[in-house]
Amino acid sequence: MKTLGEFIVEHQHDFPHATGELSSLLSAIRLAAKVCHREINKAGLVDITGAAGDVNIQGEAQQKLDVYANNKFKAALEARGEVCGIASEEEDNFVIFESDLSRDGKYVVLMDPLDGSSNIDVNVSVGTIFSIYKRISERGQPAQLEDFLQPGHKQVAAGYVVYGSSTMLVFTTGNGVNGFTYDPSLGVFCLSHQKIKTPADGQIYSINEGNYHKFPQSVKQYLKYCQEPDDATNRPYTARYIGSLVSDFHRNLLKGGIYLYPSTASNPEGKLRLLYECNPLAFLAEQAGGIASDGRGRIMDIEPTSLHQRTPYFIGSSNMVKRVEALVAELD
Ligand code: AHM
Ligand code: MG
Repeated sequence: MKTLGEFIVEHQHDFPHATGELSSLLSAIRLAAKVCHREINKAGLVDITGAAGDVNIQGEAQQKLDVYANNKFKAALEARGEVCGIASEEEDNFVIFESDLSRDGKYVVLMDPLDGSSNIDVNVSVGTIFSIYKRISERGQPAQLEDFLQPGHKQVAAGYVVYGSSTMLVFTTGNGVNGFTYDPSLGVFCLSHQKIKTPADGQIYSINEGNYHKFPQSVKQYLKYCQEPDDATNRPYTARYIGSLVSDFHRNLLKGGIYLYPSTASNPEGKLRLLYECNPLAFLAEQAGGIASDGRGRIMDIEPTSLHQRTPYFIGSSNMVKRVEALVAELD
């Protein structure tokens, strides 16, 4: 059995520009993931222990779990000094870490601390997504907006934690994708999914089909393709949509499939956030042999212009995403 800690030490020299700082940063993420795992597992006890907004027995206000996760990841990242600032789906603006140690930090982290948090009330899996870049601004100075607005292909590492029937941490540093399953009795993540590769052709499509009438022509056409019977290509495909991006992505990564969140008539840029959700999962998908596209081109080539920018999103098995791109080119 190999633990995540051992893996990080062993692979330290594979990491880009390795000097031990990225290893330490990943260890901070590992720690925050364990803390969140513990808290999320208690979420069902909320009727007994008090809901968000209540004051608990120690006189502390109970936090919503997404705020809790945001604070825990932020604190873990600030404590080590490798990170000069973070941007988060939970924060209006990026956060500068002010200590002298942090100002010298080489990296910035962008994250969605608890994606799909509306699923917690009904005991459905949620996730944390993170994305790590080398800063552009000078070390020793406060982090700048430009450090956060980098295209996805500049990521040095990215990953997610899925708090599911098991908790797993899956990440890449640009040298393949590896998955670690948490053993709560030991308190360690164990290497369980080595060098994950996603099938080029999948059988699963994941989309919120309730929005069907608002979809562009290309996506309507693609759904028709997925549903048409055809023995040669094993269609119809299977529809699977949890409504929790990390879980939907995780399943499709392992089994092969496509996740779609297109533009709709009411949300022309789609729903998902380029920096916190789309880029990190795109890095993982590509490292596993898949593709992530906005329908017209590579997600990781988009030059971001604002922190909370959204984009249409098609991610998963390469041949499935290519088919959507062809339909977009033809019909939209
Ligand atoms: P959130 O960041 O507010 O949690 O929203 C992101 C979530 C994803 O996890 C999920 O895939 C998507 O929103 C579901 O959206 P919809 O309910 O429109 O299908
Ligand atoms: Mg989210």
